[in-house]
Amino acid sequence: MRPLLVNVPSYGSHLGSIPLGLLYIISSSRTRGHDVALLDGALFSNARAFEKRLFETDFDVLGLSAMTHNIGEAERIARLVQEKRPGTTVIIGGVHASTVPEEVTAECPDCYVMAGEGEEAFPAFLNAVAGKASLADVAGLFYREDGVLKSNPPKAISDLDALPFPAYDLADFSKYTVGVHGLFFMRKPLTTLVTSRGCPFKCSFCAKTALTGYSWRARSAENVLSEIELLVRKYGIREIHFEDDNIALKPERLVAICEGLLARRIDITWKCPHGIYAAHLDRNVFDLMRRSGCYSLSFGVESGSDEILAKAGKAADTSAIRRSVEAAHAAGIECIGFFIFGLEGETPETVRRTIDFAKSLPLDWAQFNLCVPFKGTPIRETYLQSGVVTEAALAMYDVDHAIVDLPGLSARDLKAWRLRAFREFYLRPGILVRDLRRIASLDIMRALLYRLRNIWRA
Ligand code: B12
Ligand code: SF4
Repeated sequence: MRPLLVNVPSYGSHLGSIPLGLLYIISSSRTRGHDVALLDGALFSNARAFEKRLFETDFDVLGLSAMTHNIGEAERIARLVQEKRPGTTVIIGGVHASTVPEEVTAECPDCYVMAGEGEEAFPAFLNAVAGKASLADVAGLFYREDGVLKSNPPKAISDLDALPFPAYDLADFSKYTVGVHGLFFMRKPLTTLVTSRGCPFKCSFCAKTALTGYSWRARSAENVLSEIELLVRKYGIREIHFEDDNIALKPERLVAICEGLLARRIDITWKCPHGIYAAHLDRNVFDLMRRSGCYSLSFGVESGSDEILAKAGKAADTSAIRRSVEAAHAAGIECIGFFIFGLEGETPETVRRTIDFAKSLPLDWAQFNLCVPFKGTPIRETYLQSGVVTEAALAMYDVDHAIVDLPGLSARDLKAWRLRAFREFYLRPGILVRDLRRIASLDIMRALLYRLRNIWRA
């Protein structure tokens, strides 16, 4: 068999980092005797160039990985391949397929769909396609038998330490330095890394639920440090972006990772651009993080209203958030605040409070996003019941489009407030000049301009 995994493109996006999930699947497949090739669509800016490369490649099993905003493109590619290369086995996986597998199967009836993590299930699927095992034994698989849709429950990987490290030999790190989460970085080459999966908290808007789930599965500090050493020594990596759902849930593990970095004299800079839950961390931990190379943390603040935070199921209130941001800032770490406009209970007054709260925190950057009721999230259910979700195409499911239309706060109002928030936050004496000084390269400047254009057009 000649299996190929494709990270489905989001043409022209300013965001991109190595397709970590696919590299994990490939290394696990290798240990089970399958050699799987990779094509990263994130490196293509238009469909023509991508299709040219795809059809130059020899494959008979195609695995497509997509989020919600690019699931339509995944389905289009699947249909195109089935038309041009009949007989190819196509399977769609990733976060969107994990959330609503039946919907994806309905859109692509001739495809297989896989919900959940692929390290064990994808090689099992390859065995089943080769006739060496039964499809009924492949965890998370949605498939048709005699026209009838069948499905097997997904199985979360319990021991993450047992996984082989991702197939980094297939990643050209030099290509992933633009548009990483949070746009900024200090050193190249850099990469993303995940030390744990899942999060026990129940934030109403969080789209991780279907995939990584509520149980927190963590790798040992030792295992994480070995991977970092490999990245540094073998691949020359100089900066790590930790993309966990909740890296600091057990502070003692994070402390062990930081102490290990120092004890082993591993020279990296690192940050948590996806967000960190840090309400329970004290100044000593932030100091240790800083000493071990951490220079930037993103805080999911979301709102300046405690009522909204409580309704959204956030584990921290505004005072806890203030305490942790202030402690991180005092430790010399850059602080970034993520805010969401349009959560349950939002009014013009609470938006105003959020902007004031953002300005009152020692934040270096603030990111004001619009609420996106992703499929599978609790807020989507509430909003569908109250009829405030707009009929937006799935391609609009990124953080730049207004998908909710609240009473007294329309989608249009939310967009206007968002622009105002950006203006008020950045156009303060000293802030803009300080932040512009951090634009250290043309790449970052381009990514920033792209971002500003999206915010403006949204
Ligand atoms: C790193 C990251 C990114 C990176 C890179 C993503 C990538 N290609 O890997 C970048 C910065 C590009 C990114 C962008 C965005 N992201 Co993002 N991102 C993440 C993050 C934090 C970690 C992803 C990761 O590396 N996970 C670790 C690996 C091991 O898991 P994985 O990639 O999911 O892969 C596993 C399974 O999904 C499965 N699998 C995956 N693909 C396939 C394919 C097949 C065939 C099979 C069988 C299985 C399979 O097996 C893998 C191994 O177990 C997740 C949060 C999360 N918990 O997943 C959010 C997340 C995926 N992102 C999210 C969002 C919303 C976005 C944006 C839309 C936000 C925005 N700014 O607009 C943009 C997309 C825009 C764009 N143009 O790309 C949401 C997705 C929601 C949704 N339903 O789509 C998530 C879940 C965050 C959240 N909690 O809301 N993101
Ligand atoms: S703390 Fe972060 S990962 Fe956990 S549920 Fe909330 S938003 Fe999701």
